[in-house]
Amino acid sequence: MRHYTLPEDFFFGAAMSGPQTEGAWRIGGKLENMWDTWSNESIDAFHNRVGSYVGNDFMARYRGDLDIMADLGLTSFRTSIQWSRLLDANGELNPQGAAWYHRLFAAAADRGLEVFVNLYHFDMPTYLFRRGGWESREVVEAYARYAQIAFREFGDEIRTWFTFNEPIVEPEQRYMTGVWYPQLHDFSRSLTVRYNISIAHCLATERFRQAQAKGEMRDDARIGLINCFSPSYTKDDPSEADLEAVRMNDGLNNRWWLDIVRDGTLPADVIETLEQRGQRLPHRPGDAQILQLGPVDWLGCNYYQPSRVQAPDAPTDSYGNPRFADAYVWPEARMNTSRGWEIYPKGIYDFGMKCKRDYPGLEFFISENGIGIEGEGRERGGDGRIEDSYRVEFVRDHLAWIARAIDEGAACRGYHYWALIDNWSWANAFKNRYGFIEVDLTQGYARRAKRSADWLKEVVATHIVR
Ligand code: BGP
Repeated sequence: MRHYTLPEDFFFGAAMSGPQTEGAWRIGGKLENMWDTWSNESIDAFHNRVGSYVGNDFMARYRGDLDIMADLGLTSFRTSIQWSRLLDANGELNPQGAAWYHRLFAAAADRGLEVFVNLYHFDMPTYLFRRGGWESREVVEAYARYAQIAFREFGDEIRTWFTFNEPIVEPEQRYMTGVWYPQLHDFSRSLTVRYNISIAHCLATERFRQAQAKGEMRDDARIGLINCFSPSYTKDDPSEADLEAVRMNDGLNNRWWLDIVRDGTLPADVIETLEQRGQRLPHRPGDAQILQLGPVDWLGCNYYQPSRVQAPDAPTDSYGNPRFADAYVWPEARMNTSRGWEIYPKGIYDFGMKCKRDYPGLEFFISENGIGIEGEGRERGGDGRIEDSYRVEFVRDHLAWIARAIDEGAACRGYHYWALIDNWSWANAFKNRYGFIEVDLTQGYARRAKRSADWLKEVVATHIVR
């Protein structure tokens, strides 16, 4: 079988987030976030009625988990600071929350692991949600202050920062598709949320630059944004309307964020189409200048599946929202049937080539990629370890396409697998297992390496993918 070699300075690591792992939801002065509140109010919304409270018990087990990462040869991992843990209800530093993150970062440094810090992973503090959440510009300002406090507190420990993970997800899942609390179907409100998150990203980036100028950050500090950049594809023989659907899908999911982080602008053609459909952005005077603050030092690309679309079969949905694209199932699609997501490793190459062509100079890394399997664990070896050859195949195929993109000039610098250790995943809780390391819920969250971990260790050591 052909094998691929990744560059020597290509880095391997893993991604996770605070709310999905830490647990200790009421310990150390932590406030409730929306996941805790929704768990309290509607536990039936969560798979097997498992709410946010314990995560994967990381706060209790972090030393052992960091040992696992170091033993695999990883050199970095990403997690998120929880806004609801770092600040109190007055927006001031919560010393106990800060102490936890200092402890974590020091323990990682002791093991030669660089921590990439993300500031927001779908986890709005509840009291701010009650004040309007991302629909409120006051909350946007509160986020910028939170970012400023985090930069000041950890600026000399952390090199690599991100303002947001997947900023398209909350407007979609909370305000449009009705999947997450408050389960709305309102395009116009989702557009406000999307726009305000964009402004929040720009203001946090400005605070970062100010902290840099004041000497509060490490000299090599860098700021970025992470999004799920899924290339948009349509039918093999598309109509004009199908191509239009691709333009809007790509415009809203990809170009919107790429334009902000590269040029400090929003894509004019997307705004024009939105306006033609009666959808206006909640612009305020001075916002064009704020958007100009958006460019970052580099980018994280989460890639799980391609986005396949076709012309919508009606201009509006049953709630009266405008429709720009419908999902399209490619007849040749290979599916991860348990998660319902298409497996299309070439998409990662196409994203790299798009960046090279349309956004030259923008460096990125793959900030999440992984395969979640429902009901994993039925197949085990004699030693009790989960046999997960499909995980090896999935990661190998994606890494091979990354290697090819790099060979052809894509500026991809590294790879973080989601998630090294099984974790709690929002309303899906522990339904889809992603880890190279199993978390056994029947044994008090005990960790056990799956068979694929042996393969990962070898790839990380050799940079050879086979
Ligand atoms: C990404 C999120 C992660 C994680 C992952 C898997 O979009 O950034 O937080 O949840 O998806 O999601 P799921 O468990 O629903 O398959």
